[in-house]
Amino acid sequence: MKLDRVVLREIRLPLVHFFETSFGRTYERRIVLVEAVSDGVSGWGEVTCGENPFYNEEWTDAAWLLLKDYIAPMVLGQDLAGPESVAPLTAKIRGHNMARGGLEVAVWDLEARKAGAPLWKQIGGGARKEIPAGVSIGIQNSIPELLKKIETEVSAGYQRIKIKIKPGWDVDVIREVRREFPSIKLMGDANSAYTLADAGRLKALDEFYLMMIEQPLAHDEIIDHVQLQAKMETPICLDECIRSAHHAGQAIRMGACRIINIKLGRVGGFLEAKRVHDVAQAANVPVWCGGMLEAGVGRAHNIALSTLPNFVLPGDVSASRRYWKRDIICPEVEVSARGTIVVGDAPGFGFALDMDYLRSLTVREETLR
Ligand code: OSB
Ligand code: MG
Repeated sequence: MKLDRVVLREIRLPLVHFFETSFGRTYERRIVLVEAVSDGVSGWGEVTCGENPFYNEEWTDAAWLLLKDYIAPMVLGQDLAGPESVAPLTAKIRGHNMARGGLEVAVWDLEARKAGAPLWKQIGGGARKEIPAGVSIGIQNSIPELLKKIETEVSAGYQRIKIKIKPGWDVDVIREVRREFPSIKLMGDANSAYTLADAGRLKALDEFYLMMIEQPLAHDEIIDHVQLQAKMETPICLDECIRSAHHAGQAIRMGACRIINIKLGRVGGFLEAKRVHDVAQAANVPVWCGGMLEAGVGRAHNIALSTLPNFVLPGDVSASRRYWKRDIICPEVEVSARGTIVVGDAPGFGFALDMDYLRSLTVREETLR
């Protein structure tokens, strides 16, 4: 297969509620969508980076340039044996896995659509027909507001609650949450807001029997997590640190984490995400699917990924309406009263794109050949 063209589109999509992490607040997403076209069939990808280089080094404007000047030119015109051929073609680029992954996942979707098969089948998934759903709740203006949000999500059926934490919004907050909700599956995500000097404060969280604490220490620091995990009972889950299967293998072997959050973009697409999954599975380390406030395309890809066998923990993949007044896909992603997302059988990523709506959201578009 050869790509005839790649179309980049940037859309703007306001969040229904701001999302705050230890590195800042987001009110509106700026999302790059990647359309890969071959023989008149289109596959779609979503670049999952943020608007600023604060989660990792990537951001919307950089991803656009990377795709236009490097990633698309490296793949266009090449004979592709299949979607597995895409990541190696762009492997020379250091970092920028989310930009690289934007095109990679589009080619997986393209191949699935050409085969008339659902994406989950194309990637070798299908271990479950419903994926367990959890929510990620950002830092709020007050504890009562947080408790109200948790109540809403628990009532909706979500199977686990993740709250964002940072120094000053951690032990006291989690104590209050535990007082109100003693039996929910609960976890905290620090997005690298602490250092080993905070080990005492983090250790104090053991009292609250969290499912896990996600990425407490630096985004690029696996070894400090080894020391922290040795001190804490609460399992550490790594997010930012794990950019490849190689990192996953090292982190597991050294005891830096007991759980891994897999994000398609962070590892550069389905090929590497599958490898991370396999490395973790072989070591009996459970994984779950992380989220990056995706619009419908990215959300649908995450659902497909979550059907691989070792995605045994509820992820951050939740209903479209938690993020958007109106999503770009039809139907929107919905969550059952059991707190699951039912996996469909439609070809490709499994949803229709609302092209008129998409066009109305588009602020720039460029076709690369
Ligand atoms: O660390 O998982 C994270 C959102 C933006 C950047 C990083 C993270 C997150 C989330 C939200 O936790 C997950 C989601 O609901 O999409
Ligand atoms: Mg995280």
